[in-house]
This record gives sequence, C-alpha cells and structure tokens, in this order.
Amino acid sequence: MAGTTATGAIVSARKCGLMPHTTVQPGICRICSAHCGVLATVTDGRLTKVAGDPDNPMFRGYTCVKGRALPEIHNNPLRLLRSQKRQPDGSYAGIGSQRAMDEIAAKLQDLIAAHGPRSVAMYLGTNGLPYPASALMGNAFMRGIESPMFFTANTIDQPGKQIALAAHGHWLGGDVDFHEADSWMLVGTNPLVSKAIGIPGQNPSQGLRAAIERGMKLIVIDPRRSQTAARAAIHLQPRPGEDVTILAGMINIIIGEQWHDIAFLDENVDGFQDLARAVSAFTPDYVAERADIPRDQLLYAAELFATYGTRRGMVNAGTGANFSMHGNLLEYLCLCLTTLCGRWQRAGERVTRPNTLMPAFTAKAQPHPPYEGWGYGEQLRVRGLTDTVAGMPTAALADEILLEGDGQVRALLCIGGNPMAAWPDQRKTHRALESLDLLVTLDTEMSLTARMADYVIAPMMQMETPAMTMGSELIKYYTSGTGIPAAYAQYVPRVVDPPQGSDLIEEWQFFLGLAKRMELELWFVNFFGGGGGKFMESAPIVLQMNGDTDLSTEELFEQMCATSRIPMDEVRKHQHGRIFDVDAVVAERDADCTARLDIGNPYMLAELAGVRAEDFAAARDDSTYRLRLIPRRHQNFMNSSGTALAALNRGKPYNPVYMHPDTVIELGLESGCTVRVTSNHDSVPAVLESDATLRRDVVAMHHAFGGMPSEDSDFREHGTNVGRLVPTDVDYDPITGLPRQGNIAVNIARLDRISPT
Ligand SMILES: Nc1nc2c(c(=O)[nH]1)N[C@H]1C(S)=C(S)[C@@H](COP(=O)(O)OP(=O)(O)OC[C@H]3O[C@@H](n4cnc5c(=O)[nH]c(N)nc54)[C@H](O)[C@@H]3O)O[C@H]1N2
Ligand SMILES: Nc1nc2c(c(=O)[nH]1)N[C@H]1C(S)=C(S)[C@@H](COP(=O)(O)OP(=O)(O)OC[C@H]3O[C@@H](n4cnc5c(=O)[nH]c(N)nc54)[C@H](O)[C@@H]3O)O[C@H]1N2
Ligand code: SF4
Ligand SMILES: [Mo]
Repeated sequence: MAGTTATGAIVSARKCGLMPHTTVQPGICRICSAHCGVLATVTDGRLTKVAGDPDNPMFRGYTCVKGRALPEIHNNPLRLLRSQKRQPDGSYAGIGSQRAMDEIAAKLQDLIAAHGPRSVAMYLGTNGLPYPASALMGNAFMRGIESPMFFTANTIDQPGKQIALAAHGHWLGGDVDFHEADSWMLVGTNPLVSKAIGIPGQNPSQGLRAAIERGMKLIVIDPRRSQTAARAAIHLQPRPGEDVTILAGMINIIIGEQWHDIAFLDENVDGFQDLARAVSAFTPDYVAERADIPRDQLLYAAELFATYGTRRGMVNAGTGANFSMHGNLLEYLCLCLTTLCGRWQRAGERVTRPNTLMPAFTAKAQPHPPYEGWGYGEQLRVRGLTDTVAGMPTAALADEILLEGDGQVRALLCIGGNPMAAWPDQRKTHRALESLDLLVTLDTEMSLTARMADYVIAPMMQMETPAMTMGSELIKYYTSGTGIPAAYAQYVPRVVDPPQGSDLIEEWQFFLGLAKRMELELWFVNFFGGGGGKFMESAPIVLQMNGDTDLSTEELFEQMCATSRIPMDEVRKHQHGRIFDVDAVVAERDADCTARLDIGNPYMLAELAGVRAEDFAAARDDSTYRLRLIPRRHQNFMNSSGTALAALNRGKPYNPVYMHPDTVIELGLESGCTVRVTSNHDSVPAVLESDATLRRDVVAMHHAFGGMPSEDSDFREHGTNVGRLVPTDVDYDPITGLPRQGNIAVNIARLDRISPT
C-alpha cells in the first residue's frame, strides 16, 4: 500500500483500479447520554458514515443529526492530531505525549511541594461522559495527590437534583416507566432535543408518539413552545422563573382536592402537614397572576396529573427551570409532587431501570431516608460554599484561582470541558485562567480554553476508543427520569484507528502516565468518582491499580465491570446491543424498615416561604431590563463541541438571540439585525432572529458559543457568549453556588458599531 495517510491510501487504491476497502460495524455514539447504538462505515481507514442501526433492539435504527455528523467530527480539519505546548511568544508547537507528561508531572510536583495539594484542581466537563475510564482515572489521580479540588460541570448544570434527593430521600423501588404511564409532567426541559430527562433519550420522538397514541397526557411547563411542548396535551407557557410558584400551586390544589395518595403517605412519608401549610398561600389566583398563566389551565394541569388514567407518571425538571435561582427547591417540589401522588414503582412491579453493566441490586418498595447533602467536607474560601452531594461548586473555581493566600489554586487540569465557553462570568474566567501557573486541557481541538492552556493534550475520540453503555446506565443515580429504561447494554471495540501519523493518547493513559512519574498509588472508588450521584444502592467497587502502563482500555473496562450483573463477556457477544432477560421485580419492603421520605424539609420550606414573600410585581416591572433571557439547547451541537464547524449547522456558526416577532416590531428591530444584549453585569453583541414560539417578554439563546472577550467584533463568525452576562457572586445558590443562568433580566437594543472592550 503506497499511501502513508488514509487519504493517500484511497488515492493509490483508485489509481490501481482497486475498490476502496469498506467495513460497516456497530458503534456507540456517546455525544449525549442517550448512547445510541449506530452503524459506522470505515473506508480505507477513515470513518465515512454513521447511521442508525436497525438491528439494535433499543434504538431500532434511530440516530440524531449530531450522531450522523460523527465522520465530520472525526475528520474535522481543526482536529488536533498531536498535543500542543504553548511557546513563550504565545504560539503553539506540537509536543510528544510522553514528553508532555514528563514536563507536566514535574511542574505539578513543584507546585505541590511549594503550595500543597490544594493548589491543584481538576475540572471534568461534559466530554467525560463518552470515556468512563477517563473520569475514573482523573478522579483517582486527584485522590492520589490528595487534593480535594475535584470539580465537574454538574454544579453549573442541575446540582439541585442531588441536593433535593438528599433532603427528600430515595425510593428504592425506582422510577415509574414512561412507556407505561398515563400522564407525565415536564418542567423546563425539552427532551425531544436534549434527550436528557423525562422522556427516555433512546429515540424520544418515537417514544412520545407511542405514548400519545396509547393515550398518555403530557403536561409541559415552558415559556417557549418547545418541540416537546408542541406535542403536549397541555402546555403552560408562564413567565420564566415561576416554576416553584406553579409547582407549589399544583401541590396546594391536589391536597385541597384530596387527590394525594393517603395510604402511600401514611406508610412511607413524613412532613405532609408542613408541606400542606407551606403551599397553602399559593392559591390558584395567586399562582395564575404571578406566573401569568390562565387559572383554568393550572387547575386542569393539576387534575390531569393527579387523576388521569390508572398508570400515572412522574414529574421531571430540566435546565430551563433549574437555572432560575431556586433549583434545589424546584427539584425538591418535583420530588414532593411525585411522592404526594405515590408515583414510584411498587412491590411486584417491574424494575424500570435494572442494572446490566453495573452490579445487580434488589429494588425494594421502601424509602432510603434523607441524608446530609451539603455543608460538609472541603470549605471554599469564597461565599461560604462547601463540598456537597452534587460535588464542589464549580461557579466558585475562578474565584479560588484568583483569590490569593493559603490554598490558592495554581494549576488546573481540564478534561473534556470548556470553561471559557461554558462557565459563568467569562471575563472573570479569563482573568482566572490567565493567572494560573499551569493550565492543561485534554481536548480534541484548540477550544477557547485550549487557546489559554500551557499544554493541550490531544486524545483519541469516540470511534477510536472501545465503548460501552455504562455511562448512560449510571446517570440514573444522579436523578430520577434519566438512564436506560431496560436491561440494555452494548460494548463495541474500537471502530477506526486514529489518523495515521497522529500522536494521540486515551485520556486515562495521560493520568496514569502522570501518576507513574509522580509515584502515586492509584485506587478507584465509585463510578464517576464524585461530583454527583454519590448515592448507590450497591456497594462501590474498589479497583486496585498497579501502575502498569501496558493496561489496555479493554482490560480497564473489564475491571470496571468486574461485578456487573451481566458479565462483560456476555455483553460483548451481542455486537448490536441487547436487552437482556433480567427478571427484576420490586421486592416487598423489609419487615423491619422504618425509613421514611421527607416532604417537609425545613430548609426547603423556609426557602419556599421566602419565594412567597417576594414582591414579584416590582421585580417584573423593571423598566431598565424589560426582557428575560432564557436558555435552550441547540439541535445540532452539544454545548460548545463542534461549534467551530459551521458545516454542522448549514453554514451558520453563531447562536442568535431569539425573540417573538411582535416584540421585534415593538422594539423597532428586524430579524437578522445586530443587537446588543445587556444584563446588569455585562453586554454582548448578537444576531437577532424572530421566533414565534416564545412569550413576548422572553428572549432565548444557546449557551457555549462565542469567542474571547476581545473578539466581540467577529460574533457573526463564532456567536455570542451567554456566560458573559452572568455574574457568579450576585444571585447564586447558597448551597451549590449555581448562579442565575436563566431568567436573566436583559434589555436589547440595535447595535450599529461594535467598539472593542
Ligand atoms: N449561560 C449558560 N451557561 C451554561 C449552561 C447554559 O445553558 N447557559 N449550561 C451549563 C451546562 S448544563 C453544562 S453541562 C456546562 C457545560 O460545560 P463544559 O462541559 O465545560 O462545556 P462543553 O462545551 O460541553 O465542553 C466540551 C469540550 O470538550 C471538547 N471535546 C469534544 N470532543 C471531545 C473528546 O472526544 N474528548 C475530549 N477530551 N474533549 C472533547 C470540546 O471541544 C469542548 O471544548 O455549561 C453550563 N453553562
Ligand atoms: N442537542 C443537544 N442536546 C443536549 C445538549 C446540547 O447542547 N445540545 N446539552 C446536554 C446537556 S449538557 C444538558 S444539561 C441537557 C439539558 O437538557 P434540557 O434541560 O432538556 O435542556 P433544553 O433542551 O435547553 O430544555 C430546556 C427548556 O427549558 C425552557 N426554559 C427556559 N427557562 C425556563 C424557565 O424559567 N422555566 C421553565 N419551565 N422552562 C424554561 C427552555 O425554553 C427549553 O425548552 O441537554 C443535553 N443534551
Ligand atoms: S441522540 Fe445523542 S447519542 Fe444518539 S446519536 Fe444523537 S448525539 Fe449521539
Ligand atoms: Mo449539562
């Protein structure tokens, strides 16, 4: 074979009149948590096509536009084929991975010797999910150096989910199955696009269609007529940020009508009287006025949720609702509403999400009591924040880097995340990253964060690594309404070799390489190593590492799956994935079980009283900032990943600010014009786009776009950074540090000229 590169090989094959060599084999797309089983076509060593796999029993041929773009993502001309080191003049030059590990290990050792282990922090972003060994090894490395400063994207996402579970307790029988339920309620989530929660992400569109045909009534609460809302039986389109008000109102209605499950509450739940008292002031009139929804719709939605059909469903919330300041309380009220109506799997019913690659467990029709969720462990030096059951407060990490003194963070290791694009307060993040002694990021391209790093480690991606579905299976431990709703598992070997001539490593090998050089003992506990989902029904697996660099990813996966319910060898036999015949049924409660769920948590109910006491009319009549900016996910991109590839979005590389056409006219603007979006913190330029699905007083943007703060004038090339508008230390959650990333008060005006900032 003449060619030295894959492309060369194709050329020479054609020259010789040979057919290109093509294979089609199963793969797993792990861009999002759905983990679709796909068919990958490799032609002469290059990934050329990704399509649905009709032989996959779970997905039956389903993929989305992002999964089908995996060939473009792999063969992206911006893809890093070797690691990069920043030069004194700010440019980057390639560096071998071994050499990079030598230099980074030496630098870390110096920092730890001079300033202690707390001076080294790690941040795990969303691209930890495709590579379960990476998160484990990264976390093991942090344990190895004894630094508590392990952060994940979870605390700038929906940390309230784990905080609420800690306050409420868990139902050990697990979730009701969406595919059997007669009603379901979704609050500020759009699973038809995000595949994240509520409607199972494994082909959600088909799942919803089947449910509606079966007669399910879907209730959606969203200020935007989202793709999901458009298919709901009832769509409540409130002011943003009023979800707590609406849920409290619904609970009040349900209790008033005695639609709650008295037998379930008697047997399993404390705090009913306290909850009833706390919601009593949220009358239908008050809620309708405050949230700006028709009173009748509110009553009808509550009735439908509580009484419709026989197999009734749950309530799940998403990012839209969580970002509006009361995320913990919001999630707590979702759990309270679910519990109040007894919406959990009961004894004798099927286990909705049995483990397959994770250890078997016995689901029981009984509570696990509430536990300590926050206020313990490592103390941050700012805003009184601490470690929590949702992990360390990521919104405070920039402050920990900037704040001088004992404990200051001086080195940051990023795995598959993009602080400059996705963290709140982009300018502060910029200052923080700039001031570090060492910034290392593992990324497939020169992301905004990579452009500030001392070292950018270039990893193998998606189809170049072995894959399994454990990541999708385990997210159910983070919150209800997620995970795989069947005993499904898939394992696939690597589908395609890394590009010829590249020098790429798997991320876990990087951390093992550092550990070896630093002579650390590594050990694993748990699956994602912290940062959410600390609660497991089964004992965590502890794996021993011997520092052996010859370990392969396959062997590591085997160790991770050593106690799996279905042995890895068995899973491996079924290339197209398999729904295993697991006969898992919820057991009766233990005779000696005295545990109870708590729907009257004093901290949460005090926060609710605080919401009721707010002067909502004054907050609404803000003449400076008349509009409210809300988040929404992009159909074609997973956060910032791939946003530099305009081809993935039909040539449109930016994120517009969406506005109702009537508001566009009222403000004297037109679709396509340039505007300035201003919050009380900062302002950004953006392209305006009409969108009739929004309320007239709301605008929406996709996050994680945009360039450096100094690159505003190129915003039509790379979009607009929403995090710039978000301060971390004004409105923030006192437990998780999550700032207001939704329902942001803004004004919007035409922008004729952009002056550099
Ligand atoms: N204003 C505002 N802020 C938000 C949000 C919002 O809606 N609004 N959403 C929040 C949420 S929910 C989240 S989860 C966070 C996300 O925060 P992050 O996880 O920090 O951000 P991402 O953009 O997902 O970062 C992904 C990075 O992984 C890189 N990458 C792509 N493929 C690979 C790969 O195969 N391997 C490796 N190593 N890297 C890869 C990409 O180039 C990119 O740099 O942002 C939060 N911030
Ligand atoms: N295609 C795609 N899929 C993704 C991602 C992506 O970037 N692209 N990101 C992934 C990540 S990291 C996450 S965390 C999940 C998030 O998954 P979701 O939480 O489902 O995120 P969205 O799809 O943005 O849906 C949020 C909805 O909330 C609505 N909303 C905004 N503000 C409010 C409010 O105040 N109240 C209410 N009730 N609704 C509100 C918005 O209009 C929007 O329809 O998606 C994941 N999946
Ligand atoms: S839904 Fe998620 S996992 Fe499935 S193809 Fe799309 S991005 Fe990949
Ligand atoms: Mo997220």
